[in-house]
Amino acid sequence: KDDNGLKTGAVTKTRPKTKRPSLYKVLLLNDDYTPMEFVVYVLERFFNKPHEEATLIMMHVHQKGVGICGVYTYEVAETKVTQVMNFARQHQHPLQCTMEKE
Ligand code: TYC
Repeated sequence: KDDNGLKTGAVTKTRPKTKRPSLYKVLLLNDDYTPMEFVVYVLERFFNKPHEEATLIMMHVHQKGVGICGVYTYEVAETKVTQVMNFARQHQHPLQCTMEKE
């Protein structure tokens, strides 16, 4: 296909080089004080997990020390971390949420 109009007659076609965005894991860390039900609620409210899956993730974090809440692009992951940290602070729980590049 000639997208050059009336020029040299050279025909080129550029293929848009799309780059997929880097993904980031959002992690919850265990602690001794945050109530289990609060963690389950956080997973439901901020990570859209059904109650049963939220409970499994919470128990995983409780037993292993850390667990994945979800995988997102940078800005979405950053927003989730901020929301969880603010919500935990409002309720005076020491729950920690972080992100790391996948
Ligand atoms: N370990 C906490 C308790 O026994 C529960 C808990 C689970 C806390 C997961 C934080 O990310 C967490 N109450």
